[in-house]
Amino acid sequence: MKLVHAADLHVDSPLVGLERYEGAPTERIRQASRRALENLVALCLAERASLLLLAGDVFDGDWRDYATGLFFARQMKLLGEAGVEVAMVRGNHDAASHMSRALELPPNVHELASRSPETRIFDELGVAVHGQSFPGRSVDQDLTARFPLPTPGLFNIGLLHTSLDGREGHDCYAPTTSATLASKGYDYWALGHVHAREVVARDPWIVFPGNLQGRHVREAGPRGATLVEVDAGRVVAVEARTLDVVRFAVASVDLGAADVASGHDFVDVAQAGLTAAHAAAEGRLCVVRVVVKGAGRAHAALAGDPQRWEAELRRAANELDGVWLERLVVGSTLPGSAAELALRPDVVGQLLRALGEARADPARLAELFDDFAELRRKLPPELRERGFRLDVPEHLVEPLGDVEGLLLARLLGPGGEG
Ligand SMILES: [Mn+2]
Repeated sequence: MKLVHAADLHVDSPLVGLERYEGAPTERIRQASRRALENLVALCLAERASLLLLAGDVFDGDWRDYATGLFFARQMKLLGEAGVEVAMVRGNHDAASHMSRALELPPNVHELASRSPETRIFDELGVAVHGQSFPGRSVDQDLTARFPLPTPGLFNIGLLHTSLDGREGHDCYAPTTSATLASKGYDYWALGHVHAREVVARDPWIVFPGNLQGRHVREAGPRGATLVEVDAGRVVAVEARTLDVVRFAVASVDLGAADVASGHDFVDVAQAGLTAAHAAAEGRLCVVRVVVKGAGRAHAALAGDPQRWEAELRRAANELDGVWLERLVVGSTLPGSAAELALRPDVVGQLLRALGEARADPARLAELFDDFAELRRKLPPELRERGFRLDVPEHLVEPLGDVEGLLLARLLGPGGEG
């Protein structure tokens, strides 16, 4: 018997930040979550899977209209026609109380209750699925505390949306531990919420399949679902299957590693990174962020006119069929140590000393943090998802470093006082 385990489909997840540019392949990216769901259904059919497990966040949030629900229902019906059962729970993004619209799903789809844990027995498969949907967007207790004992003689699966005992970049939801899960005596824990693939344990199996399709560069690399093979009530194979249609990637360019003297040199070096990302995407549309690091002479040009070099790089990316430059991030510095420059008696030295103090002094950081209160309130949530965070004073340390690099480039670069 084969099972397919997926989570965090975020069907019709809205796009952020890609539409501003001429020629951006926004339509292909917008459709990616649907095409990936079609790939998931195709995998179930090709592998003759008996059961599809969906561990929450099938939807990104409340549907804008019924199109999202109709698309999902049609895909589930294709599975039903092939005799594939579907067991699903809701997560923090698609908690029932958060959705103002709903559609009846085909009879092969079994959504587990949110008020208390529910067990669904699939007699013909010899499988019991125990799980609980999120009743609301935030669940701060361990839902598994009330999960039932395993059903004797069946293959027991726990289906849960959870942050487990914490994973970087993921908010805390329905926390629990792998030891707690293991103590339940189930054979396989089908988890969701954490968007990175992870086999947490093998006895019993505790698995995050990761999300089905990356949504931005912080979700770089292959994405998909997990194929599980069960024989005589035992897991005999667990395999990650890649199902994404758009691939996100980050290409780093270290100005210190090569002799990158000018903006044009930089574009040449970065183009090699774009080509590598293109190859790794294996024919998928590849959306790449280029991040410049290290210390080098080209920094002055890049930091002095980042928009121009971003456009040059975008032009270079467009020469590769299927690569889209998401953004150029200039995080490099000028050659020469900051410590040396900080000793200068002039304005450059003063500036570096002041910025260095601000970064190191919690009281100064707290003052600056207060100055940013207004900005914090106005910050759109998408920016937070993209890694721009201002929740605590320590989050200012990194932007202060960027400020230093930018000011130095202006002061010491071409046209500066030198
Ligand atoms: Mn989630």
